[in-house]
Amino acid sequence: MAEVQRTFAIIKPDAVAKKAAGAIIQRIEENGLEIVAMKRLQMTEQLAQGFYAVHKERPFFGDLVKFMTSGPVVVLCLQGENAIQRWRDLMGPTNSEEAPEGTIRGDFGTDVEQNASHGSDAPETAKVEIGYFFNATEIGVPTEAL
Ligand code: 3AN
Repeated sequence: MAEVQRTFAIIKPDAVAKKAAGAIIQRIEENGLEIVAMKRLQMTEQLAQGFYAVHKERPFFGDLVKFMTSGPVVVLCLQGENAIQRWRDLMGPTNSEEAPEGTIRGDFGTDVEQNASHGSDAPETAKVEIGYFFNATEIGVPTEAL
């Protein structure tokens, strides 16, 4: 049996603004990923800068923070076997212009910045990202237990 993992997902401001959050959540459920926690929130500049701190030297950092704070997002903790890769497969490649039809970024995103969704890239980053947005009460069991 494959490893049960948790991953962190964001439905970004572009997708929330175009009322695609429901469709994206439906794809998550239809794919068999369990939604362990979920909430809608407005990211502050400080929250977005902290979340994307690994990119702070990149030329697109300022624009990325501006975009991520431009409207409400939906953040989720997802769980399932191979959840990290399965969620990344559902999203498709980072650049929505290159993402195939049928993927979330292909169907709901616009370009490399406005790409509808985020997903953790590894178990270590998933743990940090889940903890950045959810407390122990919200996710039920300590993430360390997984
Ligand atoms: P992913 O989210 O697919 O793991 P990363 O970690 O390379 O992609 O990039 C994080 C976020 O930064 C992306 N989701 C995208 O919104 C933004 N980004 C990445 N590359 C660019 C770029 N060249 N121009 C603008 N935004 C970018």
